[in-house]
Amino acid sequence: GEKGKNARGHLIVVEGLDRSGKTTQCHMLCEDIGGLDKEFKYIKFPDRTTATGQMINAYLQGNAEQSDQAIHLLFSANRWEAVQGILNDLRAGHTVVVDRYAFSGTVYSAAKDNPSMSLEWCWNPDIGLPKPDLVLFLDISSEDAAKRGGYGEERYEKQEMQAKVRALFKHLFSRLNDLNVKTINAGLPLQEVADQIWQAYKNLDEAGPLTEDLQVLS
Ligand code: 2DT
Repeated sequence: GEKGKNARGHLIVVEGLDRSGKTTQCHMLCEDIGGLDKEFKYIKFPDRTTATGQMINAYLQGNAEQSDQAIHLLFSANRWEAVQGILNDLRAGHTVVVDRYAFSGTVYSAAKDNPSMSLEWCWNPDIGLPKPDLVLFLDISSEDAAKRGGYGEERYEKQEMQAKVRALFKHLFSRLNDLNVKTINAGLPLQEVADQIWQAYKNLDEAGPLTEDLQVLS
């Protein structure tokens, strides 16, 4: 990088519906980044290992009840408690690949149609989180996602909910116009999706080292 200033790493977020192939694609991307001899870190939200994550896990598995507002704020807190670690990694020059982030947080809660939880209300607790340099939106219809062996047993894994979530993702991304979002057709074969993700990563990487300060979600 520039004299006296180290380049920070890229913050890359992968978003999408359940069964869009997010986690597989995150792992493929990390492997390819590692193949370039670059350091990377993979983070998945919700992180079910922390105290908030265990509450979220119990809720998702149907073993605990929470009000719509309380679970929403727990998901956000689960991100906030990871921020210092993410910043440390980025400042050390590592690429951080994040599997779900504030965008999932907003649209899954907004899809509940709770009249006291507008899209703005849902977005607010995540304002100030590190802003991704690239968001990869793995877009798939709820019908095609359902064909991939059916949904699991967790809360939200129902086609009607998924269809709402997909529409809300598109709406949210259309409103966040200072965000670098790349929509990828996740209905394509695995390797084609991976190739498109890699192309998007290369475009970012080849734009040169990052020396400006990290921005935050607003
Ligand atoms: P996974 O299947 O990816 O573990 O997600 N969710 C996720 C929310 O409702 N709010 C959030 O902030 C996040 C990160 C999406 C579990 C489910 O939790 C939903 C699916």
